[in-house]
Order: sequence, then structure tokens, then C-alpha cells
Amino acid sequence: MSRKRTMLAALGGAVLAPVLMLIGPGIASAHGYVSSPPSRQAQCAAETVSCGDIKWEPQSVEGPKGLQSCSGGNDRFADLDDDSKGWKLTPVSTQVTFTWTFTARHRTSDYEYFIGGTEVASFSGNDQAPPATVSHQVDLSGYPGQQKVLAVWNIADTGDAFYACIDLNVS
Ligand SMILES: [Cu+2]
Repeated sequence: MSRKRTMLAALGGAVLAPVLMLIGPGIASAHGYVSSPPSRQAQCAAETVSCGDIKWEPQSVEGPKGLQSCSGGNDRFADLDDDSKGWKLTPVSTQVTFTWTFTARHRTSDYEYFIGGTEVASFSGNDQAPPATVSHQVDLSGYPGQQKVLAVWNIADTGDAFYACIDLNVS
């Protein structure tokens, strides 16, 4: 190797290493997501569906409150907004138990569940930090067949919320 090429290689390594550290799984801090029935980000993490960065940090779908967005408005997690990605539908009865798994426990305003922009259920978080998992039972008897549920965790200690879409077949 010429001296010039050696220098270039060293430079390349010096520039690339921090970038790789930034985009790697190590950056993931911690928050929460719907783990059951498996949300889109849970399916990414389990490699049920092949996804980008979200597979490393299913708990990180954070965005401003008030969105109707599976990705929470994060371009980096745009996979989650793609309805044609082959998400696995979970077969459920009309009474569905949704379970959130938290990796950081924020004080919580409330949890909301939407279908097609309509709120189908909400639950108070009593302005307290939740336990490691929280489950809610939601009545989906008015929504037979294939449905995309948007679950929202509105945290009380920032202006943000966490978003998760869950694909179901209700019967
Ligand atoms: Cu958090």
C-alpha cells in the first residue's frame, strides 16, 4: 500500500467508526411499545418482517403528542407506516388485551387506542410511572375483520407520546 492510500484508509476508519457507533443499536435509550399482540415494531424486532433501524429499538417510536402515525413521524422508522409490508395479522376475539412493555417508565397521562382515526378506548395513567408491563382490555366488537389499531402512550413528563400499530383480524 502506498503511504497516501494507507493514510486514506486510516482517515476513512476514523470518520466511519463514530458514525457506525451512532447508528448502531447502542444508541437506543429506552421507552416502550406494545409487545402483545405483536405490534409492527415488535414484528420488526422479532424479524417476522424485515425492517430497518426500528428492529434494534422497538421501544423508540417517539413523537409529538396528537399524531395518527405508526412511525410517530420518524423518517428513520418509515417502514412502520407501510401497510403493504406483509405485517402478520394476529387473530383475536372481540375482547382484546393489549400489553405494553416499558424499558423506561415515564409518568403517564393516558393510553389511547384508535382505529381509522376514531378513538375506541382510553385509559388513565394517573400521572404515575407504570410497572414494567401494563395491559388493557379493549372491546373491538364494533370492528370485525382486518383492523389496524394505533396505540398511543401519552407520557406526562414531556410533550411526547409513543406510538405502536397492531394489525389484527377480529372475529
Ligand atoms: Cu423514554
